[in-house]
Amino acid sequence: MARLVIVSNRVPDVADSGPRAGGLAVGLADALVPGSLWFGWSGQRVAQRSDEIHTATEDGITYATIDLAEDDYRSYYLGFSNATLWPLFHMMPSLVSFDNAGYNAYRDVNEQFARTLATLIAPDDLIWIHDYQLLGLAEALRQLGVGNRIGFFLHIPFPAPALFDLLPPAEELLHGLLAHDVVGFQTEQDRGHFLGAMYQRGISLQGNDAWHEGRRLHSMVTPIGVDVDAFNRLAVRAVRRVEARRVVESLAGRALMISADRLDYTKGLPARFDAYGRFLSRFPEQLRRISFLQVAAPSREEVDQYKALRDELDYKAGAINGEYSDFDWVPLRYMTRAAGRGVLAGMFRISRIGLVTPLRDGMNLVAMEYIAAQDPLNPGVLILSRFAGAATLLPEALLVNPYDVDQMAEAINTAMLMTLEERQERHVALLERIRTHDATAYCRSFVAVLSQAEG
Ligand code: ADQ
Repeated sequence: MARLVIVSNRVPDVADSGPRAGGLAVGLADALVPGSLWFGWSGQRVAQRSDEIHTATEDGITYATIDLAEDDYRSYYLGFSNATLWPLFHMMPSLVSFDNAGYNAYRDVNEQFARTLATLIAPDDLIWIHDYQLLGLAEALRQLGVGNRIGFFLHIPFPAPALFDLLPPAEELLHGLLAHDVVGFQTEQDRGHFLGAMYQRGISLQGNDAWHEGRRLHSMVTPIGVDVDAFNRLAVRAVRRVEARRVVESLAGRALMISADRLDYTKGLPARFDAYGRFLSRFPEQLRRISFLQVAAPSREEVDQYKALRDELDYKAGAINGEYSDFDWVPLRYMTRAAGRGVLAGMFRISRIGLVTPLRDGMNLVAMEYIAAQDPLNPGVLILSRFAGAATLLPEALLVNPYDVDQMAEAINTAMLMTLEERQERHVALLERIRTHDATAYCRSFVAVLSQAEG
């Protein structure tokens, strides 16, 4: 079997003995068999660009990393990746900022990745590149003469063609993608947008394949998933721990509603807080019966929009608690720090409602983890944004429009009133769906298609 080489912007820190948090490491666990290589940025910043490669091995997997120059970190990572591509691909053009220096650094870093990676690969390796930070890597590898089979998976949405077109280097980026053999997307909508953008640029299409200069690029939909049993075990263990018992005690019989996200404007927190405020004002009979816990892990704090978001949420959280708190009841618990995976799993299991309302999301693993964590005898209710990729797989959740504050308030009330029987019925169906679309299915289907590519 060919060796699998995973490439992503960040590589998990092997020295960090904690659990591998975050979507990618968990989603790829099945593909990372002994012998595999994972290549990317170490997370370290250095003064000057350097091609020095650091390697470490754990469980037979080699982790090879390079450091990023401080300037590249600002222009490639915070700049073009996260201030241009991230908001644009989430279809929020008003938040996009673009400058040529950022794009040039993006190209340079993609070339640096190619140059360093090329020294590590053998002719038969399957190369699987991940996400929007590395749209130009395959093309840079081809320019170095790398003839391997190369696949790409986009974890975030692909924007509607008219929005993609707003990007000054739209044409170049799209051409860069043609250097792959396979590109994978989370949903049919993402693939449709991608093929639409290709079509508008005059690239010839045949079904789900694009043809360019005699090369075929195959596009596929393969949604990422979670390891359902592992997350469930984590949740079962966590509820026995003292932290979970303390939370249950502090609830004094009230229902817990939970949200957990990176603190990111795509995750829809301000409208979610408004919806909770609306719920408390429209359904006063529910006052004191619910406690909402928002766990928000700080993220990309050096990008301006993220600072503004934090201020807005501080204000909204204060307003809700100021208006509705009682001497012995705080309606909203708002934490701006990451929680351990185990703690989060336990909180999901003891909660009555999981509220997942991104304005736009590639997939959203929190929604799937919430389902995996439930007790089938007494499951909680998942309220899910229609604009998360996960909504296409999870129709038995209470689907909402994350811009519609009243609809979200009503969904919270519906979840509070839902009978045990209906909760169980929905849960059985949802559990089945996340088992079908789990992490193993994700990896295997992508790798199977990439292995069969002509190269
Ligand atoms: P993210 O935008 O990071 O991922 P998500 O899919 O929800 O979003 O994954 C986040 C991971 O981090 C989950 O495993 C979750 O448990 C964890 N997490 C979230 N908030 C946390 C908190 N406050 N404390 C601790 N852990 C927390 C991107 C795309 C998604 C896509 C994934 C994987 O934006 O749409 O689903 O990649 O493809």
